[in-house]
Amino acid sequence: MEKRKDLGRAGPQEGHTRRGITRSLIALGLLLLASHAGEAAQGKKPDREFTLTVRETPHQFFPGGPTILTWAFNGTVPGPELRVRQGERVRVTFRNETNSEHTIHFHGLHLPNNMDGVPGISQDPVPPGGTFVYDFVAWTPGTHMYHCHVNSPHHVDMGMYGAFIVEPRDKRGEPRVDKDVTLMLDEWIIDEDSGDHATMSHPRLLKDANYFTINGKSFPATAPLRVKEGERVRIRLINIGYLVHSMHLHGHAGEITHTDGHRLREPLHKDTVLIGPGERYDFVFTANNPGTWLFHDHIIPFVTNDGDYPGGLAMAIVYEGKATSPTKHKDH
Ligand SMILES: [Cu+2]
Repeated sequence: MEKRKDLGRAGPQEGHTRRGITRSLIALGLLLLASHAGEAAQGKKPDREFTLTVRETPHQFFPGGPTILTWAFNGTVPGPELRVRQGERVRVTFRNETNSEHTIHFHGLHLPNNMDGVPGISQDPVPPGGTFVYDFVAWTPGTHMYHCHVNSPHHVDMGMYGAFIVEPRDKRGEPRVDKDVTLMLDEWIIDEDSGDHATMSHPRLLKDANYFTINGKSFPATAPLRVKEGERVRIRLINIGYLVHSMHLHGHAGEITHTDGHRLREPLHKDTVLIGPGERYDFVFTANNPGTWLFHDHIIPFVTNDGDYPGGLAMAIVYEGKATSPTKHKDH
């Protein structure tokens, strides 16, 4: 605003100055466009390089639970969280060491079409033993994810997913937090006898989902979220599964600050987050109520392990040094 006022007082030079400024702005625009294209062009050294290798990997949701064979990125379900800054050029080398075809799709990122990872639409699937290099500039800030897009119901159920976080260049309006955690929700269909879960090859089988995980683990084996009193905590909630969840935090109010990576103009005050398939919500709360608290799905069938309650989508928020044990019953 100040600059515009100054221009208004420019006097006889005004017309000339305005033309000059217009020309400079056009030149600057062209320069920015050129550098933008240059950043995306092949040849420039990437700012971030990752390798994701998918291999058959045994996985267990909780001690005593079934051990299943997954297709895991770098040996874990979910795969490693990839975190970059907006505008960085990213190179992800994908190695397929399974006996099936796969791709990687970067869900939520706006990429050139040939980097979108959809077989038969934007690329050929990567054959067993094959490698594909995903090379792009991460322009879309926020909480996103990556997953295989070959026969997605089956391959995502086999564990081929992870979080992809793009930190915005402009940090204004970003919540200031002491802790930043990502929770990926998923459901599984496990055959009780064989431990096989390769049966999820048809979306209609979703109704048979019998195990539910947060970051690959089911309650009581879900990792507790440890907080210190007074801390601000950002939970990046990602639903990689195909069911809807209603995650409720006991004892605290919080706010949704971002949906699908986009910052809300006004945060939405909530203690329950309804999250559909493919959605991401960033939920921020202040740890101001010491104790041990539950964070869980309020859709109770999903708080089970093959029908046994409690299990599945539940986890503890534990205050360091101020954790509590259940209150003993007293007769009054
Ligand atoms: Cu796949």
